[in-house]
Amino acid sequence: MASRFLWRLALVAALGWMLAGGSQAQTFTLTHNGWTYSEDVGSQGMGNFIDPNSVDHMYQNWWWFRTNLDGYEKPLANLVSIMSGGANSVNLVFTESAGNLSNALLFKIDYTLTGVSSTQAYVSIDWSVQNIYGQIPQPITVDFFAYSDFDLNGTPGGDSAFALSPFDIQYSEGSTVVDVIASSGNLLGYDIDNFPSLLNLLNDSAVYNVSGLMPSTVPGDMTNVFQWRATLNLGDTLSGGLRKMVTLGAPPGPVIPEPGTWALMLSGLAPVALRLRKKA
Ligand SMILES: [Ca+2]
Ligand SMILES: [Ca+2]
Ligand SMILES: [Ca+2]
Repeated sequence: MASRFLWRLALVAALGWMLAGGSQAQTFTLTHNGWTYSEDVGSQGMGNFIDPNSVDHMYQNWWWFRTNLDGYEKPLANLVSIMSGGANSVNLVFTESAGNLSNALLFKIDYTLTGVSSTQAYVSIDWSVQNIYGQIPQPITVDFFAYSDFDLNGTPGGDSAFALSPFDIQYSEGSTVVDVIASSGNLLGYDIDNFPSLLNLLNDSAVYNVSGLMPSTVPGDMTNVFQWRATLNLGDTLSGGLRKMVTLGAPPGPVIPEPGTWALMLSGLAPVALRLRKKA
């Protein structure tokens, strides 16, 4: 009896393993110029952003979405492929359902790590979501969420975060600064809050849309989220970018990212972005 039970258990485990993508790796590690960026895609995007002094500044990078056919947000979960583009880049592909329509959406997420110097590095992420559902109902409205939890200087506590602009959330602790910069096209807005408030809003059975307002936060374990939205007919694509930049030894006060960082990030969308930046 016992052995039969164990055998069944083994079968269930094997099935779960196959459904989860078999032996396909769900982690990646990027290295460049002394810096390391890694994520476990199969485990909620738990990851690291490690500087040349071996200090880790990131806890989690997690992608979520929702469609007009869903009543709540869902994390990207169905990883189809993970392909290295060299030591410092990787390409991820997911297919996801919209409501009960399976394989309705194709997500592509490309990461590139650039170590600028011993005190600065950034990860540039180009993402896209395409409507690949060949039947009705059409179109499909997609909301895409980029959730970030940076823990500066290796500790969740002691961090502050604020919106330098509607698309640049800046974390800081001492002279360590992290910018999370979103592309502005189709961007609905952002939220910043102490862990786990934003994660709770994503990970419940209700619709969550970013408030775009700065809640009354106290320095501590800060998190942030960006949200984009578009209505897609078959074949249409919503795309954007996210740049995560770590700066060590920054002078006190807000750090305005180099113009090149903004220009690269917001190419094609620059007029709105630059106008907002000058006002800030
Ligand atoms: Ca900290
Ligand atoms: Ca929710
Ligand atoms: Ca944090």
